[in-house]
Amino acid sequence: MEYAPREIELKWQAWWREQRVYAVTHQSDKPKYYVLDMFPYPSGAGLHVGHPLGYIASDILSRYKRLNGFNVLHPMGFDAFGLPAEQYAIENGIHPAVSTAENIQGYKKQLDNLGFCYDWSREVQTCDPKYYRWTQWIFLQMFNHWYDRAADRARPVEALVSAFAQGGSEAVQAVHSFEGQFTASEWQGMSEAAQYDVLMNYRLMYRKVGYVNWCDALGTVLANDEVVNGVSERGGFPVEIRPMLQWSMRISAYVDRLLQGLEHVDFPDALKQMQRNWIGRSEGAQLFFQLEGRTEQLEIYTTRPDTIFGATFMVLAPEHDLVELLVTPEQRTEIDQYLKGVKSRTERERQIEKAVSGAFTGAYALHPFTGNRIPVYIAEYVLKGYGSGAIMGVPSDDERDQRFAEKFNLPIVQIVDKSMYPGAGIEDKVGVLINSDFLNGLEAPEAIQAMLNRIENLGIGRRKVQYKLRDANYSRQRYWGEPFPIVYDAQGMAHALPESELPLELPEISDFKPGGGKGPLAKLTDWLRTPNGIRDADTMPGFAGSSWYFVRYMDPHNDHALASPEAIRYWQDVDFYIGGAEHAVGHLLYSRMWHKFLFDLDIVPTEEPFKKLVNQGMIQGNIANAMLHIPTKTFISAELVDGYPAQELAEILVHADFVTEYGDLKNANLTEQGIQQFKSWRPDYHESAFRLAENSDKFYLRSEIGKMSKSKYNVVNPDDIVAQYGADCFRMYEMFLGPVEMSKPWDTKGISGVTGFLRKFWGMYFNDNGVFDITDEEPTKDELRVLHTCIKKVTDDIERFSMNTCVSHFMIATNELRRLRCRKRAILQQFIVLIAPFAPHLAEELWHLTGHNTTVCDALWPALNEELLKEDQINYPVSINGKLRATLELPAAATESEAIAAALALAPVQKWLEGKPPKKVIFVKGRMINVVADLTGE
Ligand code: ANZ
Repeated sequence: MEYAPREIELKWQAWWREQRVYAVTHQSDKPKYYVLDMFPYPSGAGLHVGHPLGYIASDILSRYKRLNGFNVLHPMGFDAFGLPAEQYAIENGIHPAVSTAENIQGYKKQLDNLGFCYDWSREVQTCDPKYYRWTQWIFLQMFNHWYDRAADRARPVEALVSAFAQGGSEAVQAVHSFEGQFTASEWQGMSEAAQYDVLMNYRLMYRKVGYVNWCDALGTVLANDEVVNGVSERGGFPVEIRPMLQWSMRISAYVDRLLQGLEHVDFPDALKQMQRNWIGRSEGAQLFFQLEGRTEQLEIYTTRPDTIFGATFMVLAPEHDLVELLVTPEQRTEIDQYLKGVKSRTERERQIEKAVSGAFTGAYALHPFTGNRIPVYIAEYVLKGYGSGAIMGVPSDDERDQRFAEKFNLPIVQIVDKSMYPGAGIEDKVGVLINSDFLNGLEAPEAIQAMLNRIENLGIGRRKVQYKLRDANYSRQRYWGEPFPIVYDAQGMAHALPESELPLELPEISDFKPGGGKGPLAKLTDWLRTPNGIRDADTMPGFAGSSWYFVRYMDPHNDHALASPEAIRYWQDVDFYIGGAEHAVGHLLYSRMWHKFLFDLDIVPTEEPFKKLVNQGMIQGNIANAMLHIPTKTFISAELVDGYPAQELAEILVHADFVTEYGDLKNANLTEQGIQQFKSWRPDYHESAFRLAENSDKFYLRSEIGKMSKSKYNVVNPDDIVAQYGADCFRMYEMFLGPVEMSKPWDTKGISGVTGFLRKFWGMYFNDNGVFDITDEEPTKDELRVLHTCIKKVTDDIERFSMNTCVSHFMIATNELRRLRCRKRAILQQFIVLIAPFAPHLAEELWHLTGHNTTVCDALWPALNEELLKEDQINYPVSINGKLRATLELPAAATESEAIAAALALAPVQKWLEGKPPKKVIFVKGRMINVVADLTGE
């Protein structure tokens, strides 16, 4: 029987579905294993060959674990709310609910085509009201909880209220944003509105006017991780800073636990480091400076209090509250002008900006130790949201301060002698303090401690730990998200909807485009108005639904809880999580925080949601630097298509797939003159970069490796590969390309090798007449050794998540078994199980042909017998003075003296030695024997 992959694959896919082969339950005596893929957002473009890389690897692992006796949870679902789905809907003029549902169908078809073992009965879609009811529920729990530092956990707001009533603000140690203090009786005397305001500063979900990343083109606010280099991550639109009243998520309450948790999870080091940097813990001091002629003080944050004698200027963030107060009439115009320029840039842009700029306010601060007057500036490089939004400028020991001082001609006083530390950089905390009064002679780290003690004693400052991580903005002025289960009363106070009113469903709406600074829901005045107040017109951010979906998979149809305690107790947490590295500081921080919150609520049993995480690499495509000739526009390269105005793009898109997979241009009508024009436009292209093809209507250009994406015209659809070679071949080939964690270019050149291998493997089970034919003969030692070598290598490699090397082991084993002409059941049946995780369809077919009528998924992973790996006989090469003269077969157990005696007895050796004793015999066990002798002929 010929190997006809598509026939087999479709047959078994249908059978798996009918038999519900992949459905699992938590009512099981087996140990659990939870394998999770980052669920995709269903974009209209569908899957390309890059997406399944991680899915294939995790599918192999899931199948392998099941064969090893685990009850494996391996679900899939869709991150269906949020910007990408909504942008797609807007661009294509389709309602997001419709386009999302369509796209999900497309994705599922593509995924099923690859034979993944998902338990689809557990599918979750974040836009499904049955799902987001619980997203809203978790939101309300956060709204109703505060963070108790003393207990180091979230606690209900009622507990906070009673603590305030008994002991005022001093009664709790909380993570909060309330400025000020109150006694128990002051609390009791407060109006409801005043109490509400206080509590808002303690809730884990809270309202505040904050400086937010406003993206006009997307019509919404974005979280910091959704802004990259000053533009929106989605679409690359400009982002500016604006003050707005918004929901915020107090992730800052969990920073320490987020940091500590990293010690206990098996994540890539680079990813852990990214999370640490993003959280950005720093230990320093809060210090107060007097302002000349004013009662207000200027609070600064510094990690180098020891450098205070080198402070020659102060800098405020341009948005700092004191700016308006401090600016003198003479400096007004300069300051206003500067402020105008600053508005257009985001926090990130300001952080990475190398050039310094600023303006003088006209005001002076007073040095707390010398009493010197210090000029106060504003400058972009000081950020409003960090520390206190103000710094002391120490140009001798801070690089940006140094550039600032040079630009504004401010004095630079050397205060740290680093001559003992050659090679130390300007910002390294080393050296001996000079020109620093009572600090003189101390090493920097000692000086820091001495200064901290001094300022605390003087009451002009104190130690402070500071984090870069900001609370996450939680409101989006968009349609396609979870509505807030909140109403605002006449005074604007937020009240939670009762649980019985959940889910608050997203209303139907035809005009879902954003704009005007308010979400589309703001137009639905009837929906907004309720007997108890006005609803919120914003929706939740994309990360809401994806922060807890892995818990829902444990019990996805539960209407009484986000998942039943029994299901959660059984499945516990994710054992293995795989997904893209781009989620390092967004999703992976938010979901870790939500999990810790759910842990505090005693809903989940573990602090961390994911035990182990692997980032798969990217499958890259060829980016053709191709050009297209349009009479009026001359040329455009494929990379530039993105930036083209829509009407012109339409013209270009006539040739939408003008670049083939290999980077050649299809049907482009180019002349020699055109080539010259292109060269003058892009002189960076070397002559060799292009050549006319033999076939004159084709034009080849240099291509490079880069991201696979629709906009680069280099997308390869897995369906096409599957149609041609089969899903099993695609799965194995994609693994064969290299380590899962590595990025690598897509290249079909090697795929024929994998098809060839699968045919050979298949062929082992059939006789010369093409009839399925395996025998019950006893296997030989050699056959057993091939089998057990493969069991050992494949088992070890799957455990190490090294799938590419597994494919090589199969290839080697197949060649050896063919050489041995092995058709024995005792060997071949085991090979079906070994290959089943990789090529499940082929395995299922062969498994049934060998007489089984239940799925190969329920077979047992072959047990390794190490004894069988040992070779009985070893063929030793025997050399004389390094030259090979004979071979000698010896039992593997032969000792050194036995081996030497046997070697010396060999006729060729005797002949060469001419009766003389050898000078020395070198024996390397299992490898070789070398006789060293004085030979007459040499
Ligand atoms: C004086 C000084 C002297 C500083 C020196 C550094 C070196 P990390 O480690 O990142 O926390 N800083 C404080 N608040 C700032 C803000 N809102 N925007 C920009 N910069 C700010 O760094 C803390 C240091 O960054 C602080 O210590 C402060 O500069 C600056 F030789 O104070 B330093």
